[in-house]
Amino acid sequence: MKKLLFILSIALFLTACSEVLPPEPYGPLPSERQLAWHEIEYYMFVHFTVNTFTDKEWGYGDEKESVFNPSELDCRQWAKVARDAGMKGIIITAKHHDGFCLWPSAFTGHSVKNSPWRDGKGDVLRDLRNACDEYGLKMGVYLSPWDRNSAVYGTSEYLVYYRSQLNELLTNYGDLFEVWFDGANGGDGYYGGARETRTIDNKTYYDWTTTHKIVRELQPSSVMFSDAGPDIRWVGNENGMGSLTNWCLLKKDEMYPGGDFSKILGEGHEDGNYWVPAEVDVSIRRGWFYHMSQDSVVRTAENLLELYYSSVGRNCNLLLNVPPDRRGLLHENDVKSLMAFKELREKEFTSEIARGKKVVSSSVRGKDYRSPNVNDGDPETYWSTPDNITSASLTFDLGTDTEINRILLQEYIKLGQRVRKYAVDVLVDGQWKQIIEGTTIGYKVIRRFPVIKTSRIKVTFSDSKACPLISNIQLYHAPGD
Ligand code: FUL
Repeated sequence: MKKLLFILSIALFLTACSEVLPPEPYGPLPSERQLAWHEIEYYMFVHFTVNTFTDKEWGYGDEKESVFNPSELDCRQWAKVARDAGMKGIIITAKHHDGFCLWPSAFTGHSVKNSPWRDGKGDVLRDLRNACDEYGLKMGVYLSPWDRNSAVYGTSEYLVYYRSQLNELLTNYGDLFEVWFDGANGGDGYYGGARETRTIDNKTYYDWTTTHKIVRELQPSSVMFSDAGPDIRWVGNENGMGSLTNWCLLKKDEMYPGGDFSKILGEGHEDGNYWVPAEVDVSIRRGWFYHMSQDSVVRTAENLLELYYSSVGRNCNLLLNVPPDRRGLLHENDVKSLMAFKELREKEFTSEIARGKKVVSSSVRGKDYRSPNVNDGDPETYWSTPDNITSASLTFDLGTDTEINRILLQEYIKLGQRVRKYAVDVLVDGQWKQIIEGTTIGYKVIRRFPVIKTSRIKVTFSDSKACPLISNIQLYHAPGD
């Protein structure tokens, strides 16, 4: 009998221990720099160069430096607007396809130093750095690989030039949170007067591996963006549309910038072997650069809110382009929309309903992984199931019938993205009614549905690659339907 009791207590002890073991990581994981990037969520893109003054979207490369002459350039205004709009950073086109540099590069005369702006003594990058610091924003740079001005574009000499410029940007302007490598490549251009068409092989010409190493060495906390990562991927369209199924995973070795990969870029690869989450880049206007003719067609606050749901609401970050005008200021119409969007967004998420409410789970891993971890407001705690349970549900009891129309879900991505399928049901007149069906979650999804009155909400994770780890669930009643 004694022996039996002993064995039983050992078994109980072992069970208790195994219950509280943390889950093992599953699949590719985000790096520290990627985790920091996920949390930034919403930031500003600034397209500004000679095109602003020539009314073009793609400069040919033969624009005279003298055309660049903003009358009131003020990066502090950009930064203040970004900060007031709730954005966390600014990424600027240090050099677009036309090759004109917004900083006085030592490697070309085709820059601000030969423009009349501030008698050639100005440096937009320096001004932006100071403004970002003043307003507590992060800064990033876009350095177009395609250069329609450079005489040596298409040869290996150009790579030396490109990397020298990158070096200037990475060493002279403080910490950069993101370096943006655009995918548009080759074609006709000025090319130092040759005025011809130059084609390059996207897969081999740029030797990206070498360039990436420079960024890693000089700015280890910076993420690199391109169609194919290595850290952040393009979402595959410029309309602001994240994909409903969106894995942060990618077989990036099979991809290259400028390839035809739209669908893959939207959805990622479920079985991808690298963590490469998607960024939605979209403009507040029809063009990326400022055109006076578009002053009256700036996206409305309502439209920007749609973009927010189709980007941040679909496990993407939102990089919203707001192009400065010929004064060098963000236009009043754009600023008005941004501020109205901020107000609208805040109203959507004022009444958080689930926080601290009773929540029970169909299965629990152990004491550190209980269901109240999903609505305690702490992103570091999460609910989970035992290793062999990959389908489970959480049921919230709101106490009384309450109107809701939004749900926000987050996985604990530090240990991998897992959920393949989820659903939300509500109890109405004693019957469970499904209101949402979904596939992936990842860092964050926000789903909208028509207002429903209920006291019980059940979130079911019906398929997951490994035990689900859910760090946050929020419910809201946003204004309107
Ligand atoms: C594209 C470029 O060709 C556009 O001009 C713009 O910069 C956009 C963000 O990326 O590939």
